[in-house]
Amino acid sequence: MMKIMDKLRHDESGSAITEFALTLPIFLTMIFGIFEIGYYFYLSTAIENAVLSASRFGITGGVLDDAIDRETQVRDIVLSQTFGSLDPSALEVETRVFEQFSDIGEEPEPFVDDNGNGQYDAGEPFTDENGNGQYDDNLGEAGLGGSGDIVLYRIVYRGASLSGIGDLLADGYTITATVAVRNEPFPVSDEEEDSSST
Ligand SMILES: [Ca+2]
Ligand SMILES: [Ca+2]
Repeated sequence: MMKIMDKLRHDESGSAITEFALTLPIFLTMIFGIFEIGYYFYLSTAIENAVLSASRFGITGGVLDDAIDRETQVRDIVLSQTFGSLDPSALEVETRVFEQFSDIGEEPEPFVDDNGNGQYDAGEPFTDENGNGQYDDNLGEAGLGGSGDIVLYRIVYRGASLSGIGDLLADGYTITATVAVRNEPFPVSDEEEDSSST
């Protein structure tokens, strides 16, 4: 009996295969996980840098290419600063103009939509969250603003994960990056001059 036990104890070839079969999925999950986390941080950092580059372009009021409007140029900067790693169809670039930094809010003040048109109208009850006595939608106006305006740049990227495994678990990545800047005092652009003179 002792001899059999000894033999079993020393025969480790089978147990090594079993251990390998059991640990392989864990090992692969870890490897994929490390790649996915690395990719996520790479994308996050690239998108953070891209929104900064885009805002630096926007601040000057400059134009890189007369044939392309500035909104498209901002988007192109984001895509080029992320080195082609973003799926353009999954990228949202939003720019909104505010009068003051303190006007920037995440959500519109809550209101009761009495007439059911989906937006606030004068006279409808609202919660004055910032206590300024008036309704604020906190969303600013779309655009890149004029000289001296406050502009909020917001990027939302809903991309696929590197291996596809992340998509099964979490529907891919959602990465957001925002930056608010004040435009430099710049002369009115040709585009605005054209539109005002015609
Ligand atoms: Ca309404
Ligand atoms: Ca208010």
